[in-house]
Parts: sequence; C-alpha cells; structure tokens
Amino acid sequence: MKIFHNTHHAQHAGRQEMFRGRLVDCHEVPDRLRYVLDELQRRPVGQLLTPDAAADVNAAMARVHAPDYLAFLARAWNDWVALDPTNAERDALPSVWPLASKHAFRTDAPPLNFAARLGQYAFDSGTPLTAGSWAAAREGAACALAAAQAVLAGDRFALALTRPPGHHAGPNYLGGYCFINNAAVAAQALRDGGLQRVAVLDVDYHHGNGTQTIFYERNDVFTASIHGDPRTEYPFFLGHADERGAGAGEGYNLNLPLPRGTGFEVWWAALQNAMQAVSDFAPQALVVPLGLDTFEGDPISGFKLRSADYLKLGQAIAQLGLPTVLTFEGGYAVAEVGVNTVNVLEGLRG
Ligand code: SP5
Ligand code: ZN
Repeated sequence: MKIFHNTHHAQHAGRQEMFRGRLVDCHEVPDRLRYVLDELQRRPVGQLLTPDAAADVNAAMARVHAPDYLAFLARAWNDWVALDPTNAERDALPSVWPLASKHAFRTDAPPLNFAARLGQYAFDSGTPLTAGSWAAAREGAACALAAAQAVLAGDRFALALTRPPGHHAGPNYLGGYCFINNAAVAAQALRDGGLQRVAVLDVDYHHGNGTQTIFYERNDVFTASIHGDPRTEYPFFLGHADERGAGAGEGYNLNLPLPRGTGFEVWWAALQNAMQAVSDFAPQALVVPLGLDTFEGDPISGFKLRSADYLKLGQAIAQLGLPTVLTFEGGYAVAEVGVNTVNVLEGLRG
C-alpha cells in the first residue's frame, strides 16, 4: 500500500482553541502524525511516499472548494499580520459570524476587515489559522490527490497520511480543525479520473459535515457517515438520520448517528448497515475518511472502541472488495493514535 505523507504538516501547529469560554491547548497537534509515522517504522505495512510536486493540486482543490475561499486561505496569514504586525505572534481565530437569520446579516456585501472575513469563512472558533496552515493544508490535498491517482492506476489501497484533517471543511468554509476537504478532493479526483460512481464511508467520531454538503445534490458520489449524535455531539448542526440528500442527490447520503457512549458491538452493527448501503450503490471506488477518535481513550469524543477493534475495521473495509483511498482525519489520544491507525492498515491486508 502506498502511503502519501505530508512532510509540511508540522507547519500547521495551532496553539489554542476556544472551549467553554476560554482558550485551551489544541487537540489537533503535530505529534499525532509523528506517532503514526513512528508506528509505521515498527510495523512497515506500506510504502512511505511524498506526492509528485508537479501535480496540479490547485485544480484538484478548486473542484470541491469555491475560488474565493481558496484565494482567502492563500492570503489569510498575510492579511492577518497586515491587520497588526504583533499578530505574527498569535494564531487567527474568528470571533464574529454572519448568523443566518431572516433580514439579519448580509452575505452579499463581503467585509474588508480580516476578522470579519475570517468569520465569513469559518464555522467555529476551534480551528486556529497559523502561518503555515495554508502550506500544510495544500500539501495535504496533494497527498489526497496522489492517493486517488495511485488507486486510479490500479493500486487496491492508498492512504493520505496528513494533517490538518479535512472532513469538516465545506465548499467555502473551514472548521473542526479542517481547511481543505481531503476526502472530497480524493473522491472528486476519482470521478475526474474516469470512475462513474464513488462512495465515501466516514468513520470519524464526528459527522463528516463538509463532505456531506459538498456532494449533497449529487448521485455520482454516495456519502455515508457513522458518528456521535449531533443533538449532543459536535458539529451539532448537521448529521441527523433524516438528511438523505437533495435534488438528484436524494437518497445518496446516509447518516448513522449513535449516542455518546456507544461501544464496539453497536458501532459494528452500524458499520455493517453502512457497508451494505455502500455495496448497494455499486461504487467503482471507495474513500474512507479515517478518524481514530472513536477510541475509548479519546479526550474529546464518546465512543468506546479498543485498539484491537481497528484491525477488524480494516478487515471489514477490505471485504468490500473496492479500490480504496483512506484519508487521515481525527484521533486525539495521541499516544495510541499510531497503533490504532496502523491496526486499520494491517487489517486491510487481511
Ligand atoms: C477532524 C475532527 O475530528 N474534528 C473535531 C473537531 C472538534 N472540535 C470541537 C471539540 C471540542 C471539545 N473540546 C473538549 C475539551 C476538553 N478538554
Ligand atoms: Zn473527529
């Protein structure tokens, strides 16, 4: 299996995120990826590669993100520092948003002020934008694109081993530690490479709201997500079972929310349902946004999977018999995220 890893990931190192009225240390830290690389040294289940520098990653990102959003991200750090030179020492976090409410705020008269613009393109205050966020996120998209191309060229499995994660990022917004939706980049690249039907099976603890939204009106990309019930769990405002897609995409989105506290048996039953729906769609390839925050020891999540369960997850994914791209998403029990990730990869090998 080819593993495209992001050598620029550590350039994105947020300091703090807003939580219950104060700033707390970021959960989405560079050590997460280092632990996976360390475990891959111990258990070399794949071939570590970096994406081809000549690939057109800008075009691949523009297939799933709005041009104004990408232009905003590319310049955001410079604009933040231009606002006040001392900002160079601080991460940018939004603090004001154009709440959607009738006759309330306009989104057709974009502000010039950077803080306001950041609020326009962000949905939470937990996703710090740092000096290297754009470089890291863009290289992550290159990893996703390279993984898709490996699968298009005939590889059975490929992993985009990257951070920041991606599945919360929507067509024109960041949030949930995510800037560029790597899974959506991969799914779209598979479509653009000639495949007619692609499925996304999101196993992160949190609903894959960005991916759902990007493909919501489409019947060529089926999206499924197993996650903490949004009535109590982040991202709260999407991820309910009655969201089934719209227009041509009606029936092509599946949400399987589960209560906080769910253990492996119930989660596994939901996985079987999701896999049956994926099979019924008869896709030519699969994308798995792989979050390891379903782990019992995760500090911000609420499912109770154990390390050995990730071997079974890998085996189940392999049993679908599909060419598969995986993208590394959440998982904040840093000391265990390497073992859990590599367990999935080992399971894939059967
Ligand atoms: C990719 C991904 O897994 N994103 C998750 C984003 C969750 N952000 C909000 C989490 C807030 C929980 N904070 C708990 C702090 C406990 N000390
Ligand atoms: Zn997550």
